[in-house]
Amino acid sequence: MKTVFSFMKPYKLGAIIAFLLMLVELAVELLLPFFLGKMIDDGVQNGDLNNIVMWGSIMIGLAFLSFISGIINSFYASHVSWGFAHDIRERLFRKIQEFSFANLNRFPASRLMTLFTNDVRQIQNTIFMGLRIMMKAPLIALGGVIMAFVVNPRLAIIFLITVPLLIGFLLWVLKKASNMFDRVQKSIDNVNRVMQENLAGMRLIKAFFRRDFEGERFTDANTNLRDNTRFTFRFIEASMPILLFVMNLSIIAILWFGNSQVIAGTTEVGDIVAIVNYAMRVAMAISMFSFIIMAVSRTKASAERISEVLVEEIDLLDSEDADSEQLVIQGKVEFKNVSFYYPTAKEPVLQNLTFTVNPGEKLAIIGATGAGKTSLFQLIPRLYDVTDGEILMDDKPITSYKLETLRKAIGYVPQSPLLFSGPIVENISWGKEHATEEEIIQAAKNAQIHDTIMDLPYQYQTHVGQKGVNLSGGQKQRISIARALIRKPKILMLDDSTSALDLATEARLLDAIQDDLNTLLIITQKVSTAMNADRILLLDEGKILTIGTHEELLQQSNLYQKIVESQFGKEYLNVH
Ligand code: M5T
Ligand code: MG
Repeated sequence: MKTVFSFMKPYKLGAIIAFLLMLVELAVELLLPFFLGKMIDDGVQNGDLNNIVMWGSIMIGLAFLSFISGIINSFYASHVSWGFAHDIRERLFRKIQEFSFANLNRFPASRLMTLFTNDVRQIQNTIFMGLRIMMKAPLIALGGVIMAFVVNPRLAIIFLITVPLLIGFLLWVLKKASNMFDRVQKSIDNVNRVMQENLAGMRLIKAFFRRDFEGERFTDANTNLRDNTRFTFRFIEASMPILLFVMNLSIIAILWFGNSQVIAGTTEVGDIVAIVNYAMRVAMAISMFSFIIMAVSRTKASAERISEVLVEEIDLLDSEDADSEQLVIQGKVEFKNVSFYYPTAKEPVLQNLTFTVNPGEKLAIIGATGAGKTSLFQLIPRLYDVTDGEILMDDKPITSYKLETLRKAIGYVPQSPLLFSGPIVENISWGKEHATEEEIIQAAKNAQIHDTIMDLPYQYQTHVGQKGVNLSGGQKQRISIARALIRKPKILMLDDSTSALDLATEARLLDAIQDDLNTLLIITQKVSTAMNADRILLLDEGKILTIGTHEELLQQSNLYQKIVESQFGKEYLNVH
């Protein structure tokens, strides 16, 4: 909670101004019935027109003052609440950007999305309503009772019976309602989750013809949300007539006792009008309580969810002795007895890996699916840190580099290419700040995607993603390769990034990128790709089976022979 509300600091002044203006509105609201009573007693009862005009003008003046205060108050209230929400979103975004994958595992994407939409808005609304009217309600209830006593203590006694009764009843309603709102919140999460999964998996759902199934899943979640919400709101609304009934009873009681007092000559009519007026205002204020405490309890939950993210410790940072001057010059990579567990896993995915890739060398990594190839890759730019052993770059531990330096030296093309929505040119230049047009085109040419781009309707300005063209898997792969190439990385890492390319295109691509870079690590399923590398590393169940040239592996490894046989046929093995 505190973490979140510390974001109010820059808006303290605005909040104070809004609060003071709200007090002006409050004062007017409490004074009006008082003056109304005066007008009736001194003016109307005595037929004194001047007196009526005087009290009338005072009341109009006050009403106008309250009106102006209200406008300025809402101006400040929105300034404060929107500013606050903006700052929180900004901070949340930066924090999540710093998250390591281990951090992200603890906060699923759907939950993070809800933070930005639901939770921030919840707090923002509460702040706005708080500065506008919420804080006013308890003050009106209290002030109304006090003013009633000022006007006529004998009649006001009735409040001492009804108000505590009402507050007790309200507390009971609230306790029930806040449990119900918990359920409503969970139903909202559910609807969001089903929706997100559907949007993300649209192709799959169509291809599997699971539309009806998914439709039912959505209907379930949606109906659940409707029922929970309806039940909660009905419950709260049912409490309103009860509140009003009690309040009306007290008004009748005031009129009843007031009447006999007027007849006895101990009370004036104006007092009765004023007190009835206060009774109504107190009733209104109390009926807002349920809404207020509900808003506050929902806000509390949201604030806690946000704080959890803000205070989450980032577990992958620059180490303290990281040398900001130290650069990657050659691009030599060395694994020393590296083992690795995923944070939640019990079994290691990689065990005791030791190998060296020399500057300028091309190393292919081949192995069955699930062997740990992608995991091995992720350790090099420190997307995860090794559990055991050490990775060296240019003979220095990778932890001795600044993360930024290390990652800038690496061009990483992940296994599933991701393009951002926007023009192609931005997707490529994303890899390097201030890339020139020549650099962009050169990178695209080397990635063998330039000609395809030139055939698109707006060439490099063609939008991809949601609002643009849909590219084929292989085209996406090559754009992500171009994005990595444009950095002129010391080490280029391709994770099965040429899987969708035909042999000829792939060969041209590997040829073209050769001049530019120093070291190439390439994960592949294809022997034809692997055999062009200087050496091949054969990974099996997280262990290195063997490492060497294509010929050496053919001699040494049964598994490799099997892989070659499955792709090239038996003949090939006989010839070699
Ligand atoms: C090896 C697990 C995965 C598998 C093993 C990337 C990733 C993998 N794993 C995780 O638990 N979390 C992760 O983020 O690790 O997986 P891999 O390294 O992805 O294998 P691969 O790249 O050799 O396989 P493939 O299919 O890409 O050729 O048990 O559950
Ligand atoms: Mg993989």
